[in-house]
Amino acid sequence: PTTVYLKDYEPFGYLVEDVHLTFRLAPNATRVLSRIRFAPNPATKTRDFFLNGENVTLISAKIDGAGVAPEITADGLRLEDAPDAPFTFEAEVEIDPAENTALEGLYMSNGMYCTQCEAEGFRKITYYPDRPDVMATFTVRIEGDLPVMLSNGNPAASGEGWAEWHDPWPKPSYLFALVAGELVAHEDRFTTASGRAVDLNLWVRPGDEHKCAFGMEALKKSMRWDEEVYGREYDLDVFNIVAVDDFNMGAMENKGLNIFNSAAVLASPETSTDANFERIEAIIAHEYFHNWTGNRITCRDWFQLCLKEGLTVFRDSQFTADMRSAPVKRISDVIDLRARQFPEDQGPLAHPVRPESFQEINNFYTATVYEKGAEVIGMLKRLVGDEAYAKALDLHFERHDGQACTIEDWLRVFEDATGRDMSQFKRWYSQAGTPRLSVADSYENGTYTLTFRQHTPPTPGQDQKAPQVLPIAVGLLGQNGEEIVPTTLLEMSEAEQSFDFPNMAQRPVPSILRGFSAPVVLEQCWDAERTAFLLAHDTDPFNRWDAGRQLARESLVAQITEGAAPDASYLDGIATLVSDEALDPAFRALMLSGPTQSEIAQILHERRHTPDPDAIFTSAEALGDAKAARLEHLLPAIKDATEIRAPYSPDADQAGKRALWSAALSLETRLDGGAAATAAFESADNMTIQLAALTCLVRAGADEDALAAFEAQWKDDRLVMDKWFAMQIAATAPENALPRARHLTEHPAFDLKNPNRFRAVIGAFAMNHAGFHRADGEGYDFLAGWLITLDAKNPQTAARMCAPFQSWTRYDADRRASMKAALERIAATPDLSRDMSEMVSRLLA
Ligand code: B3K
Ligand code: ZN
Repeated sequence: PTTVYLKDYEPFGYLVEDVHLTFRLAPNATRVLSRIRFAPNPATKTRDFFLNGENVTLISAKIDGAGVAPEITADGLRLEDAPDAPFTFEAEVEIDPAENTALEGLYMSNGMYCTQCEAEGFRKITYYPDRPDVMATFTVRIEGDLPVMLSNGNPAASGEGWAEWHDPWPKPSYLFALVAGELVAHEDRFTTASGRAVDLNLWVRPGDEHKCAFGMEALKKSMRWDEEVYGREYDLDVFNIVAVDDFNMGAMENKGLNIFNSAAVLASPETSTDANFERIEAIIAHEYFHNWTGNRITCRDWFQLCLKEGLTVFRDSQFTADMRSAPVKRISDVIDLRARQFPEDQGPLAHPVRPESFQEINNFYTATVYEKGAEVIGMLKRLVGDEAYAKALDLHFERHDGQACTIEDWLRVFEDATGRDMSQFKRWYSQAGTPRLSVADSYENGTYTLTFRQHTPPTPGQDQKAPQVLPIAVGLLGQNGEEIVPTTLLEMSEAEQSFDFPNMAQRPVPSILRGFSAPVVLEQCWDAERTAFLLAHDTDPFNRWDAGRQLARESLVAQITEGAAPDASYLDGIATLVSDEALDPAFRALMLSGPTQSEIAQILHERRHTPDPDAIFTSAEALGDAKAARLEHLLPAIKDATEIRAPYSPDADQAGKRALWSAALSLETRLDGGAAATAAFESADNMTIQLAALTCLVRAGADEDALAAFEAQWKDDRLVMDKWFAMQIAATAPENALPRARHLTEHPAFDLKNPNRFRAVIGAFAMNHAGFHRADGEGYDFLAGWLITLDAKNPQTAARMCAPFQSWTRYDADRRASMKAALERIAATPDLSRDMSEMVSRLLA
């Protein structure tokens, strides 16, 4: 496979003025007719007329009306003597959507035609310069015997068996979309700030109409929010969203025609959990926000992916913080970052936020590009301040509208808007790895001093790291818990740097990295007393939560390495917090959650202990039991105070109460063996409580009847059945995980071709930490076997699911050998996809 490098970027030799496409739909033989006006690109000297194309059969090609016979290769078409003046290229090709199991290009899902073109899927539809810096207006005609036929932009004309769409906004081919099938619309309307009336449609399969209302409200809120906060208005007469069952990821921001995995848009109280509702609201916002950050301003090349993704994730997290609780959103984002991005950044798959090479770009839609990319924007905003950030964003939209940009363009906007030099900050885009920040303090003659050291360990291909700019938010507390220095932003740019706080009458207690102001690992000398003090008194909700997390983590480490008992100061601390009714229930629920087993494995590894997955599981259980015993007398009051019996609403307030109630139920289950959970399961009238109760029963091993009842109730709802599959594997005792996962792959509803279902079974198995890491290595073999099978059909989803192997070097020699053998078995598979072979070779490097 060939490697593509950022440094080799060259613009395409031609500009595309406009594109006309005609689709004659047929499941196995769709004809695509294209008419494309090309003109020499004045910015380039070379004129190589190469159009990307894969899995397309060329029927005919013409230049200015005269037939031509281009050279055809496996990845495209080349014409040696293309004119050095404007010309029209026409082609007719045939494609086979029904056989397209990779779900990239034009494919079929439940009899419906749909597309996914990002990153390089348009080339599976027709021959085209399939790269984001080629932007053009598109007119699309769809011919077929289907009631609904949609494409980008505004509807232009339609008749019996055909429909035409025109998108006036120049766009790259990756934003092209087409949907055709038997669909029904949930309709609404939105008037933009400047008075444009926009028709909103959420298209679903008949039968799903009752799951649309929430998504539509989320869309309207997103549209309003982007006007109010970023001054960005919608720019077409219609905005269409379509729900599709077979989809490789969450959703896609195609211009005017967003396509969603049905799991990321369809919701009802009976079938969706509070977490589903929150995620749907965020994804709808994310895709909508792309209209400006991604579509109007796009990426010059795929190395610049974080330009649109980091910024759009940052924008959707701001939106969620505004719609719900900002501290709870921040804590949840950091939980996610530490669980998904940190392991990536600290293992063999580490890559910079802006990677410099790839074999398969789909492998770089990662937590690093997305979530660390968003953290980088958050740091920029913290460093320049809110006002300067707003000014820079205005300049970005004004200067770059209609362009395909780079990270250099983005940082120059900040330099021009603020006068700040961004050259050191730019390292956040080029250096991989999580910086480790250590801190020491001293107190002398009334001056309190914090001394920080930063150090980023080597990552593949980058041995040496230079110091980065770190915004460190710090607050100081007095010995009685009162705040004596409110949150202050320290700006660190050296490898080692000290900051003085003069005139301190007493030695303060520092609260460092408030709000998780930089994506680093903070290394403070462990001080159990100080941590318990912060848990009790910190005014920064993030650090208060993190203090609890640290106490839990240290308790687990001591239990595992020293045979210690669960830490009483941790248990006492959370007992005080969870019963404090002045605190947000959602926050209290987060306080009750412990670190993941995988996180503990990572910590043990860092401290030179070989992690034993079974010991980690056992200690986590012991800590859970100790927590239940310590909180036993408080649980009835906590549950009573949460009033989960109110008529269901997915709002943050109710969701927080249900989260706390469910956390209490889960502790109660440790004490009563499942009696309360059974009662809750039987009387639940919403999925949040029903699934929470079922999870408790699975954990308690008392799940047989409940699982059967749940299946009988929901067997016809694919999205609910995904939960049924996933949860019983992820939450069961480690020794049951593999037998259960194996058994469920034989269930009639297990479907390899549906990514949601595949992830629900195979992906959930890898989330059962000790179950996946069984000592006999069979868990690794099971995952490898299924990834090989899936790779032949759907390389993108298969390659993404290699992530559980990324920590393989941290375990004992036997497990390491088994994981290595599993990876080598994948690597040795004939005809492995480019996606998979790149992932496996990086994992084994
Ligand atoms: N931009 C798409 C992701 C495309 C993934 C291609 N492998 C969804 C999003 O980030 O909004
Ligand atoms: Zn995105």
